[in-house]
Formats: sequence, C-alpha cells, structure tokens
Amino acid sequence: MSEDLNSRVAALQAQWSTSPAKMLIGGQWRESQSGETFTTENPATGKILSQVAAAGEADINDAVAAARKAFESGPWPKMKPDQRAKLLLDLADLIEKNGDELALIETLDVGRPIQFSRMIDVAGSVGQLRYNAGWATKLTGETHEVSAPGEWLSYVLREPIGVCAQIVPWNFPLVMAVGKLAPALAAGCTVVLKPAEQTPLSTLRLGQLIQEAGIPDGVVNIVTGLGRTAGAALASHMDIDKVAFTGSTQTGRAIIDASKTNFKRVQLELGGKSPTFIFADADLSKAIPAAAMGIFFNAGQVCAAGSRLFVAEEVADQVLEGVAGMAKMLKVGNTLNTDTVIGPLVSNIQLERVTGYVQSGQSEGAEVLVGGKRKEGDEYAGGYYVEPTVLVETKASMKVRKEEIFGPVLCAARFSADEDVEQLAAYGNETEFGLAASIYTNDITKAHKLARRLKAGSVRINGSPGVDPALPLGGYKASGWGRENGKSGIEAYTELKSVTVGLG
Ligand code: TXE
Repeated sequence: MSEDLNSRVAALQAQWSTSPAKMLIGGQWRESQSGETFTTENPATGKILSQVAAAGEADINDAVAAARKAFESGPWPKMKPDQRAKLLLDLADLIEKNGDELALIETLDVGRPIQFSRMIDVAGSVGQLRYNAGWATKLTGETHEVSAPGEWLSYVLREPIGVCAQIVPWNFPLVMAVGKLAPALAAGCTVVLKPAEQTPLSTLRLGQLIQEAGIPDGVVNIVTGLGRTAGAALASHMDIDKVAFTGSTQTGRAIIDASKTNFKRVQLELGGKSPTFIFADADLSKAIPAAAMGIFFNAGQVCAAGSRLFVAEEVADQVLEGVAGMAKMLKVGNTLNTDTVIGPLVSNIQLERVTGYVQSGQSEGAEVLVGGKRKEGDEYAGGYYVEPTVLVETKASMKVRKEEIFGPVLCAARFSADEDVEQLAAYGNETEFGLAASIYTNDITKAHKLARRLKAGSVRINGSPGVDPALPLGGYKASGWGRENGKSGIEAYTELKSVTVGLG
C-alpha cells in the first residue's frame, strides 16, 4: 500500500470515528429521532469503520414527506428535461472528480479490491448518470386514432410515477444506488434511498455530491437503517408510489406483501443461479478465464454470477483443471493492494452461509476440486475471506445446485455429445431463477438456439461486456419483476395517461 493511500485511509477513518454518520432528509443531515445507531465494518479486517444513524419509522415518515413535498410543490418534476439532464451530468462529473475517494470508501466498506472499485463502482455510476441524463429529453408520449364514432384527438402522456423508495443491497452499493437514482431522477420522480446496513458509507458521500451538484432539497433523501425496520417501513408506506428493490428473493417476497398496503408499483431484481455452458468447440483460452472470473469476481457476490458450469465431456478435464488453476492463482488478499483480485465476503453471516453451502454440497455427494474453506493466515486475520472453490460431480437435486450461494463457489457438471440443445436448455432452466446465462461455442447456430430456449434476462455468448446502462437487466421467474437499465429502465419510472378530446 502506498504512503498516499495509507494517509487517505487514515483521514477517512478519523472522519468516521468522530461522530455517527447522519442521514439526508429534505436537504438536512440528521441523526435518527431515536438517537439509535448501528455499526458498519471493514470486511477485510472485521474492524468497525463507523457508527451510522439507524432510521426508525418517524425518520422514514419525514423522508417520505420531504420527497412528497419535493414532488408536489418543488421544482423537480416541472423542471425542463434539459435542466434535469444538466444536473445529472453535473453529478456525473462530480463523481468522476471524487472517484478516488469514492472508490476507497467502497473498498473499505464492501471489501472490494481497490482496482475494481474504481473500474466498476465509479465508472459504472458515471455511465449510468450520463446514459439516463440523455433520456430525460427523449421520453415521449404517443398519439392514437381511436375507433369510436366521431372525431377525436387521443394522446398518451408519460408522467413521472411520483415518490419512489429505492432499497439497495451491499454487493455494489454505489453503482446500484446511482443505477436506481439516475432513471428515477431523469423521469422527474423524487426518491427515498436506503443503502444496505452493511455498506452505507459511499451512498452518504454520494448524498453530499448530490447537494453539491445543486439537485434541489428533498429530491433525493438518504435513510440509513436496518432492513426489518427502515426497509420494511418504506415498503409498506402509504405515501410511496413505487418501490424498487435489489436483494434476496426472500426479502423480495416480503416487499411484495408489504407493498399491498397501497398497491405501490414494485420493481424487483433478485437472486440468480446462472449457468455457463462450455462446448467442446469453444475457444478454451477465453472460456476458461471467463468461467473462473464469472464466479470468482467480487468473491461471487454478484447477482448474475456464473455459479453453475455445464461443460462438454470431451473438454471437461481441461476446463476444470484450468478453472481450478485460476482459483489457486488469483490473488486473494488485502483489498488496498492494487494487484488483489479477490477480497473478502461482506460479513461473517455471509462467510458462514457460504462455507455452510460447501459443507452441504459435500454431504450430498459433491467433491471439492479446489478451495472450500475459510482462508487462513495472518494476511486474512479478522477478515471474511473464503477460498475460491470448485465443486464437481454436482447433481440437479443438490441444494448447492438449486440455491444462490453468493460466494466464490462454482458448481460444475458434465454433459455428453449426444445431449441436444433442448436437454441443455433444461439444465439451464432447472432452478427457480432466471437472471443470466453464458454460452461458449464457435457454432453460432447452436449458440443462438440455446440462447432462445434459456429462461434468462441476459444471455452472453463468447464473452460479457458486464452491466451496461443501455441493456435491460432483470430476470425471469424468481429472479425478479421488471427490467432496470435501457429504455425499459426509465419507462419503469413513469405512468401512462390516456387523454381523449371530443372534436365534435
Ligand atoms: O439480503 P436482503 P441479505 C442474496 C444473496 C445473499 C442473500 C442474503 O443470496 O446471500 O440475498 O443477503 C433490505 N423490507 N442477495 O440478507 O435482506 C436490506 O436492508 C425492506 C442477492 O443481506 O435482501 C438491504 O438494504 N427491505 C442480491 C436490502 O434489503 C429490507 C444482493 C438487501 O438485503 C427488508 C444482496 C425488508 N423486510 C443479497 N429486509 C442481488 N440480487 O444482487 C432487508 N431489507
């Protein structure tokens, strides 16, 4: 770690240790009304980073009231689209300007190796804002000819939905917060944003930048708090028009139930158990590292992680050896070192969950080809590090093949040359999820046929560009409701209104 990085870490820690981090409500930075706080820690060391205000129902009510006021009587929804776009572009510039600091906060709070925080979180956030700023001036309604007798003018207005709650998880806090905010703000909505209790710090810094950019008070309110209190209060709130959530399938269900209070619109991006298919004719020099990074990147804490590998019998030994070799070779360790590729899991709860899954796989007959345990050694002391793991001889009936592990654990299985596209699609579709899938082959017909048959929101053939703000992202089946990103992503923050005028 360089001296400069050392001193920047020390400066942040000094700032966090002086007083509890406050929430942003109606343009004011506030403690919770109850005075309660919770702690957030550095997963690489297990040491506490900061106390943070714990929002209760009263704070949520205030935040929703501030967002409602900003929507009904503030300038935001009435502001000209090009002015809203300009403010989003200014915020993008500020994020870029403060990118080193934001990346460092993310690394300390999430445990993501520093090289990826800059590349993914900062660049991804800037990209989301610039992409969605463009949409602010391009949202349109429609005109229609109606069939009723007489002469009519009929048109469809596209209006912002209103006050939106956005509940974000801990694996990509900044880019997911910005990815949710950007389309909502571009469409003219106001927001109450709740980061995950494990990782609130980058979102709070984002709040300061939102103010600096000149986005009016109350348009974005940031409440920090626990899911079962603050999150649940948002989901059931009578004055919220839409809730957008990324997280577990279980919490997604709770949000659907809670949202019934006022039939608020619900958008859900939930878990996954995404398959990777490697055929015998694939370019293995690309497929092997892609399969490895597809599950080991971010220690497997990625909703679209390629957690199941189906590999053709003819190349299976070579592929599995290659992926296991990468598991041993990839640098796991200090998240502040620029050559670290894999950091810790976010919390001890996740560490226990992931190692518990490995044990469950073994008890059901899977074999550990590589990894499988908590990382031992001084470098990992106190941190929640797990060895990159490959399980082989996995079967569809096993828990590890059915459930989202959310750790660096690949579940591999072989397929034979006589299994056709229908059979392979059935493997791909065997779980309750349907978020993503990857295919490696040089046979384009086979690749496209399989892509059509997979129940997955994103299919990547011979590589993945990662999450792009232009491409719809979301899942089939239990992986969610609706799509984020792209045109569908901004339209999801609008309501349609049909207006008819009798012309005689
Ligand atoms: O998620 P939760 P957890 C999956 C992954 C992981 C598992 C558990 O499999 O192992 O979920 O993680 C808020 N009402 N994913 O328990 O509970 C919470 O405060 C409203 C996949 O941490 O879903 C946080 O802000 N909100 C995923 C957010 O929900 C509630 C990313 C996510 O927490 C709430 C994260 C409630 N009742 C986990 N309870 C992905 N798709 O990328 C909690 N929250």
